[in-house]
Amino acid sequence: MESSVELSSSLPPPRSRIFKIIVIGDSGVGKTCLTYRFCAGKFPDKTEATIGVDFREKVIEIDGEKIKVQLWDTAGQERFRKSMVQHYYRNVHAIVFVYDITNAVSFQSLPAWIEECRQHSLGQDVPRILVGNKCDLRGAARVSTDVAQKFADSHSMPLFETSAKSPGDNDHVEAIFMTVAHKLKSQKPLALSQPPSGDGTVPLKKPTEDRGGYSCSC
Ligand SMILES: Nc1nc2c(ncn2[C@@H]2O[C@H](COP(=O)(O)OP(=O)(O)OP(=O)(O)O)[C@@H](O)[C@H]2O)c(=O)[nH]1
Ligand SMILES: [Mg+2]
Repeated sequence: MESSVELSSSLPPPRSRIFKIIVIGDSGVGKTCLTYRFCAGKFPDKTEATIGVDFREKVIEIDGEKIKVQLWDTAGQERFRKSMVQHYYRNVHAIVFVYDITNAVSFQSLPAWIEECRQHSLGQDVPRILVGNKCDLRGAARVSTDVAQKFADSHSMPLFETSAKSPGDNDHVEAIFMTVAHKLKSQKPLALSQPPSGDGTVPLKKPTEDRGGYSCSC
């Protein structure tokens, strides 16, 4: 008869949760830079327009549980999206809408991105956040925080203004994605499909602002 020690050592390792988060918005708003900042901890030297979708992953730890955050960095350009679109929206746990605070058109496009999600059956139950990127660009015409906040409120999502570029906002980008992961963890159990990995683990930082979002000081 096998001992209990032998039995337990032959069991597969416990599996960790994966959170699939899609990042969408117009071309050039900084989706690739934001996801790279979160996963690699720095601003990329250079980026090219994303074709189809890129994946970035990071293992985080919340309340002692290792969770794989899988960011789907989607193409903003229509011609690079066409064939892939239906794959983005499968089994999505959360949505990050991004606009460029110095580009009003990218803000005006948000209803179309929201509509695309609706058409792909992503209901209001899927957590979503709004991110205004490129806060470091001072002096440029910018989408007002008040207008953006009203839009976010009307769609029941928190607004975050940040910069993927400014080193001072490094934690800020991390905090945004950690906030999403924290929200997902507090929901019902999700997909379990991969063994835990020991790399890329970061501790949870709790949001500190009272509106459920953040604004940068620039
Ligand atoms: N100043 C500043 N520039 C940024 C920031 N984030 C991205 N950029 C720049 O904006 C340009 C576009 O960034 P990407 O991250 O490639 O944009 P994208 O949204 O992924 O674009 P697509 O892949 O075409 O959809 C690049 O030149 C970046 O260097 C930021 O926070 N501040
Ligand atoms: Mg990109």
